[in-house]
Amino acid sequence: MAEAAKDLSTEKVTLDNLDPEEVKARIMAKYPPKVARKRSKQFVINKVGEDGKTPVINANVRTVPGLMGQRGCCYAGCKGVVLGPTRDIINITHGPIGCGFYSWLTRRNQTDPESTPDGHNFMTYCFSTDMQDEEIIFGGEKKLKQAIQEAYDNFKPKAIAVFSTCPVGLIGDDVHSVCREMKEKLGINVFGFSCEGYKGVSQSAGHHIANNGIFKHVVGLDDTIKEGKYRINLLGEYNIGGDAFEIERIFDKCGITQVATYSGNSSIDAFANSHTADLNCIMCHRSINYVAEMMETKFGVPWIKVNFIGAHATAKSLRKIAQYFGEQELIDKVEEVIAEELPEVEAACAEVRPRTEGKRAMLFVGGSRAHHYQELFGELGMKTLSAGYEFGHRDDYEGRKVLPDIKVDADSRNIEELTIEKDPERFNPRISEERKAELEKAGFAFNDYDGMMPEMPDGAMVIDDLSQWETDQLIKIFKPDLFCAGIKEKYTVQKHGIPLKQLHSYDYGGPYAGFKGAINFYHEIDRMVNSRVWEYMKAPWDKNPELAATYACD
Ligand code: CFM
Repeated sequence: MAEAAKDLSTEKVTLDNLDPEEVKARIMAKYPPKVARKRSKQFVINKVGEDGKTPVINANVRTVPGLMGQRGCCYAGCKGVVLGPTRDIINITHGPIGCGFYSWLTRRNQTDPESTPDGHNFMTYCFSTDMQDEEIIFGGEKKLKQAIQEAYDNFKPKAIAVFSTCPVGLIGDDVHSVCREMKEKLGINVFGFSCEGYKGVSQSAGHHIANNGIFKHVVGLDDTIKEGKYRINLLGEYNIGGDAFEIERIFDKCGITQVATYSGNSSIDAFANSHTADLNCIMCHRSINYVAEMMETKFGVPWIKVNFIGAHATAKSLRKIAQYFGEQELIDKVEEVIAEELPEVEAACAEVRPRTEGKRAMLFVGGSRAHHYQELFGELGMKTLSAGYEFGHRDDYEGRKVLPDIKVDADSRNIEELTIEKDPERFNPRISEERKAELEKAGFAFNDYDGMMPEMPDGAMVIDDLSQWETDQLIKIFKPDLFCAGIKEKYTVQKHGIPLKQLHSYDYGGPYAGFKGAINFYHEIDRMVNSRVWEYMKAPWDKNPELAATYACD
């Protein structure tokens, strides 16, 4: 009780009369000094300099043991995030059944299989080697071979991928040699990932490993240049709640051809052919920038950052793509589509905005959405008091300009950096140096991402790898109108009487991307911040502190 008495919730305060530095100091005061020192560097009060320079934030470092964080594991980032949404690769989890089961159909990444005989969709199945004690002791390679054979015999897929879980690394199974052997035997593409859960400080390591694997084993296998004008890839869009479908709809309308999406609504054939596109558009920079970099080095495909979360961000991204191609026909078409789509969005926004204006949100999600969704809240007139990533790196916060200053620590060194060279035959710079310089002079940014912090107001609290204690305190101190995070946080936050919007799975909603998605989001947020049902719920012990019970047998 002595601890509880010191709880910051006893004081009712709002942001407007609080100094964020003071709030930070009070939250940190609870931690032992060593922990407080570490967390202080990850809990930063924003201040944007004239040149877009922000304070340094410590990110992509180990979570302090004992602190309840939001992060996932390396296996989750590789198998669940990057490769999971590809429908026609059989993804076998090599490990205990729990790893496969709990990463099965939990991410709401949708797909639309082709109605051709080889238009497989394996996402509805959960494949695992179901490792037992016997394999842990005597090795699991034999069982893995059997599993690959069985999957092949039953489904005849185009490709099989194997994902290593923690015990695989610990006992030393060589998944790569098993994959090579089975590839030869079966005559299909079989490849493995050393993405053991512990191999990194978060799922971010798994993204990198997935990018490397897909680039090594799949990209570039099919050189056919398929039909279509303005051929692009959309990178880092995973079709959660149908986002990619809405973006595809807009691209189709504009006459932009999507060669591949990494990896929402994707197929292995599209990956194999993706190096033939003329531009890579990166939506989620954190999870997929490695593929874009490698594709540019090897094949000459340039990349730009885009964002389709927010109606105005969508319009801006479409204009950026049109400007890159520079053809009047596309520029006009894009303007026509924007002019056609925006009025409906703006009308929806205008209707909702009087009820959402000035409401205060907090967002703690992954490695890109905590930034992107601030666009939509801005459109609703809402204020983001505090935001942070679970596993973003410094460049996701401060912008890619800080890349040379990021210290490579032992945990990052653990992850392979592929050495990529220009492909002697297939490298083809998509635009000339002169044209590139001309575009850059006009303010067009290639290979760049400004990060979250330069776009946030001064005084906002930017917090990396938020802990449960900090969540509780932020909520008690600020009583925000909305908290955005994931399923692990949802119910504890709602017990404080604050609505929580899941920005990972979208609860049961979506799409929220593009124009139609923005409308969905406005309505959803209006409903959530204006029907604060959770506030009315009182726990039985709050209403009546003395509970009495009897045994049923009495
Ligand atoms: Fe990229 Fe993602 Fe995200 Fe991410 Fe994720 Fe996700 Fe996310 Mo959950 S790839 S970093 S690892 S945008 S699963 S679709 S919502 S944490 S902010």
